[in-house]
Amino acid sequence: MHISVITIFPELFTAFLSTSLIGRAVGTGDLDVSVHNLRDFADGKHQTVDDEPYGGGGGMVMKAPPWIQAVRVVANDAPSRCVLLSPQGRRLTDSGVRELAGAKERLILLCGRYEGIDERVRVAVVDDEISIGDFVLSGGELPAMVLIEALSRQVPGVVGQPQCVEQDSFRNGLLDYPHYTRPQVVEGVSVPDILVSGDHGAIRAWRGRQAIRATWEKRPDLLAQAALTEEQLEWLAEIECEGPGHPPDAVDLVTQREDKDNTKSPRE
Ligand code: 4FN
Repeated sequence: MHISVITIFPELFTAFLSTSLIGRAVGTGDLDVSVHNLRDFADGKHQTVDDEPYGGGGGMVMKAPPWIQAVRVVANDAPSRCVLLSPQGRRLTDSGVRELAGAKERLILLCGRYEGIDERVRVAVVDDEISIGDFVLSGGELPAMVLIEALSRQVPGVVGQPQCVEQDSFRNGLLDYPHYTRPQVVEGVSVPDILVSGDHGAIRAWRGRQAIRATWEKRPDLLAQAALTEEQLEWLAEIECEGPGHPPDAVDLVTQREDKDNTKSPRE
């Protein structure tokens, strides 16, 4: 997968791209990320990339020509998909990440600063606008890193064992079961007996049930999206019967989904 980033702060990407998973993938060529300084595409002695907004109002706006020039040079006539990280974008989701990861073209990520980018850059070169969530940030660089990390996990060979990615998709949009490691007692709290029982069938079932329970308690909205197996639906029904503190509508959500479409594959 080929990704190019355009930013006025290329140094923000240095540690990110050289560390851990991403660093290894970049090293082996499974993932190739290049970072370009927008200023290199700006004219004049001062290579100015920002200016006052037409209509006033304070703050600065990123000028269009350096962006348009940068995208044309970086794309270099090869097929590419230009993605602007922006609060106006569609929210990034796991299925959106998979879709982007499947793209054959080079991804060109644009990271805005100041009050934002001249609207005509969108018109001229942007194919896609993506947001990582609804909060105020100072720039699109962290969102770009979030996207790169999520994408890199979909690239074959990036995540250590292929088993990990498969396990990810096996979880089917549910939250994780709780994890434990040594020591066996922490602050008076023991590891659940079943995890030290050596009964792998029972452990598998416990984990499956805990994942359903955690999702039902903390993110019932995810349950409505998940494609649950018969076994998981049974676990959910049992959990519902067990005790107080039900998030309302969790089973209803699943039942509705079942009525609608029970054949849908996860994360679609
Ligand atoms: N943010 C909001 C409304 C208006 C402005 C902002 C805001 C960085 C250049 C964009 C923010 C959040 C998620 C990029 C936020 C993202 C950005 C992102 C982002 C500087 C202009 C700006 C209503 C969402 C709170 C600043 C809401 N995902 N403007 O943050 O780039 O990708």
